[in-house]
Amino acid sequence: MTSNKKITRQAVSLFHRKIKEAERIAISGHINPDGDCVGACLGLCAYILDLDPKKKVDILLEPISEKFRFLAYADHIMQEKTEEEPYDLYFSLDCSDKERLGAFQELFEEARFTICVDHHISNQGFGDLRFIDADASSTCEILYDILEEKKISFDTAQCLYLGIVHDTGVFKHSNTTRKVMEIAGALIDKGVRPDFIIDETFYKKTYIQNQILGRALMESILLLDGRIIFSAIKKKDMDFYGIESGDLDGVIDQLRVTEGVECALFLYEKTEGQFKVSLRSNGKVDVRKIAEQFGGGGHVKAAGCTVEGNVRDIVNSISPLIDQQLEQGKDV
Ligand SMILES: [Mn+2]
Repeated sequence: MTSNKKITRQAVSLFHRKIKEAERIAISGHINPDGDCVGACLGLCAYILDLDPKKKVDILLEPISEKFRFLAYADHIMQEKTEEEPYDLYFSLDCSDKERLGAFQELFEEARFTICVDHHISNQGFGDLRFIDADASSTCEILYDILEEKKISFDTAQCLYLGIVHDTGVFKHSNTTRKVMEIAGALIDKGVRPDFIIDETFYKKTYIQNQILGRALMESILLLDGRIIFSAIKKKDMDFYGIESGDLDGVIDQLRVTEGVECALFLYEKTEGQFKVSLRSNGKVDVRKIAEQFGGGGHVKAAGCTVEGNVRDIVNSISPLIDQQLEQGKDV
């Protein structure tokens, strides 16, 4: 356990006591599970089963990406409960509110005891026992704070490391603290191979994903003396390549690191005439403010919204707002 002022000793010992007492345990994370969510759910499952292999642990989660399937206990992930009776103990991990548990909200609510572990700033607090720390990089970081370091196996370590890698954008976002690096170091001591986790789950792309990335970059356009860059992928092109929105991960980040660019926009057509717009800032534009004007949201440097119209009209309505902020010349 590393020091975390938001986590009391009593809460931690209750966490461990509840695990000890429970026979049938369920773990859920948010809908559309990402690396931190998957790492937290599988890491906690491995930790509990390492302590006592006789316990029954169900991970109730939407199907996960193939690239996470090598993690231990990935085959414990299910979409239907196996128990008639309510679970003795139910964990909600990386989930900012109960609604984000999706189909599993009801099972969570009827469980005998519930524990919430999360790092989203919007989390208002739910569950019988709560570990909510918006300063933590990831739910996996908070879990590391709670779990007993000497009982963390290689399987658990690998999951926690993966969660931290994904939510820090490979140790790059502003949530990457000294403590994050120290935890990562401790997990490497458990046998985690950073090159393997980072390449396999973060950077690796299929051939088609690389092709679409190349195409998005080739067709990108600079505006406002090169301070804005945008690119767009139409529905018919996505259909042509046979890709889904998840195959476009990383396009916006590559656009953002173009020299001279302050703000990057990437649009893809969700349904005809409706575009998902991703925005990224290099520090002079608060893109959340812009996304909010179009009914979206996010963070200061990374935000998104869904907008109706054609590419030209959408870019023409967003770029003056970026220009306004650039004119003010303030750092966000
Ligand atoms: Mn997270």
